[in-house]
Amino acid sequence: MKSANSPSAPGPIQEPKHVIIGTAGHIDHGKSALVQALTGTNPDRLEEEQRRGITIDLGFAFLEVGNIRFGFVDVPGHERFVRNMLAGAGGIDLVMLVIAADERVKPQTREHFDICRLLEIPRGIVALTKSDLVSPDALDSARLDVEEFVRESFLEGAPIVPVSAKTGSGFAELRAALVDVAAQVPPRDTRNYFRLPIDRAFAMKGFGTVVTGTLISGGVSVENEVELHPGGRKLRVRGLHSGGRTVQHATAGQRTAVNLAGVELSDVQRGMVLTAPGFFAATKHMDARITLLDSAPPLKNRARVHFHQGTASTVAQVILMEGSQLAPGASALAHFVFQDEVFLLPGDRFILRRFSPVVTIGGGVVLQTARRKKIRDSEVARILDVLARGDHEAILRAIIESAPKGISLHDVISRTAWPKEEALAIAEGLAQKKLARILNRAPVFLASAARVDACALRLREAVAEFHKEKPLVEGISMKDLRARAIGDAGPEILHAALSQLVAAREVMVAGDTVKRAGRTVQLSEEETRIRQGIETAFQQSGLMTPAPAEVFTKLGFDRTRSQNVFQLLLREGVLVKVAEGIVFHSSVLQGLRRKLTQRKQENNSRLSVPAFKELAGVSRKYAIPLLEYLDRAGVTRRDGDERIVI
Ligand SMILES: Nc1nc2c(ncn2[C@@H]2O[C@H](COP(=O)(O)OP(=O)(O)O)[C@@H](O)[C@H]2O)c(=O)[nH]1
Ligand SMILES: [Mg+2]
Repeated sequence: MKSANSPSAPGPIQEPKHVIIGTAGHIDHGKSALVQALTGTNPDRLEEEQRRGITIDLGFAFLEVGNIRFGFVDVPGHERFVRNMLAGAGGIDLVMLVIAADERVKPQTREHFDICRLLEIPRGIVALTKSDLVSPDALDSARLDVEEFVRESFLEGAPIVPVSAKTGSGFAELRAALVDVAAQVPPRDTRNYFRLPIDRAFAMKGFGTVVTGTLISGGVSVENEVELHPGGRKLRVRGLHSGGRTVQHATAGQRTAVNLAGVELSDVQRGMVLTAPGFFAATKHMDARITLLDSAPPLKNRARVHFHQGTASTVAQVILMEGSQLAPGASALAHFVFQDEVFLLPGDRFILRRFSPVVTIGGGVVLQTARRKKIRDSEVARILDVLARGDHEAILRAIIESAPKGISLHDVISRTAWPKEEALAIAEGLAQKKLARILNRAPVFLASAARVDACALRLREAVAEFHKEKPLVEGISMKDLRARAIGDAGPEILHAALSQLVAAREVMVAGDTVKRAGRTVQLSEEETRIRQGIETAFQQSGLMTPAPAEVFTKLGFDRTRSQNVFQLLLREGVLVKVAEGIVFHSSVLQGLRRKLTQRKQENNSRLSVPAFKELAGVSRKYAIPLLEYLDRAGVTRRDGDERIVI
């Protein structure tokens, strides 16, 4: 597939190059006649269009010249149908601006041209139509007019070709000019995600629902799963049609019809978008950079406008990030709240039209599609500036730094639509520069290096603090440590920070406990005496073990300190808790185990509770908990009322 878009691919069997041309210009200037004369197809496909002789909706036609397959999108010129024109202007590679030699520049010539500039359509040509209606002198003067009109725009220096659909003059030149400009259309990046904004949906007998659109990014194959937005429904591609033929695969730059399985015609309409599944979603919120036309009135903060992107349109409220209004010709950052969900990705160009009267007033570029609580926020403004500058490494860095819990590569892709390999390569670059960390590989998870370091610092302090507070306790439990040190970080960052401290031999993890590396519990003189007192008391009592509280009272040391030392002995395993309130010295339990092993060796491994009581010399109160403990420890096994020494 790669060679499909490679202009330098050698050899006679070259994959065709697909180029989409959109018409633009005032009504009755001969756009549709020109497309028909070029392609042999009347783009005015609706009965009403043919009856009234005007274009109402988008029309489509194809032309093959050598290795190039042109897809034409013919738009209506009437001011009432600019909305339809906008649906067609998205995704075109080049514009054919149609200006009638007899009428020259008219209102929709200007409006369509403004729209092309706002959408940043990169290239095009001018067709000076109806050349048969004017004298050669008037034709020259019309050309000068047009040159003046396009000065300092993307069309400055573009071919201006006089043609007549009536006499056929100029068509050879027009075709040659189209081929020249088409050669400048760069190859599409085939790694990009599939995306097709829907401009038509209809039902076909025996096939079901079919949608059409300009395939603006990536590719799609028969049997692929695709996602329909808004809504995120997953659908199967049953069949594909492109350039007038059935195909198995369609790529960016092609007019494409998709036969969809699993959806009713009533569920699909113009403005919806088909995409690769699993990454993206439609939105009601967006941050953007907008620009007003010089000819527009000032735009007030919180004004309502008509918003057009791709084939979609909705009403939006524009919240300026700064100031109370935007002046004509000026640019600014703004937050948009849409009336209906629209599918947008960063970098998408859009058009704004005044709410009433409806005229084009400006446009802009999508920076991110995020909902926000606070709109006028200096931190957000800083990130938007980075997004607007478009440097991918800086963008990924800003995204990672503004994610307190870190972010998965999947979420980075959802927000940027970058190809996975590109996103990963940038992440690796940032990791090499020690600006980001790749915390996990499968799936890839990223975090800011500064946030991991800050978390490590908090962890170290929390461990130190804990040791200070509880010197007799070996270490802090994971749960307590998390509560103390996580801050606004997530589990991934916490885990990475802890691993980092372990690797640096600053802390040690033993089971569920974290302590300063190399730390041992240091007892004071008094604590050492308490320890000896408690140990002796339990050791000497043997299996007639005392209640801990009794021991503390008898010894007469400070109660809390005694408790702490007692806990330490339990943690060290010197004392063993058999049941609530029943604690034995470990050496005593070991003696009991020895007795039982001996019995087994004497082939007397079966014993009843009374027999056990006698063997151990304990009352029933201790016998049952002891037996249960021995069962748990795997020394004995219960068998009915009896025990078997294992
Ligand atoms: N004399 C002359 N008439 C033309 C030419 N091109 C288109 N027309 C006529 O101009 C009218 C409008 O053409 P159309 O293609 O529908 O214009 P559109 O609104 O820009 O699509 C029709 O009556 C056409 O026959 C041309 O080159 N010469
Ligand atoms: Mg027309």
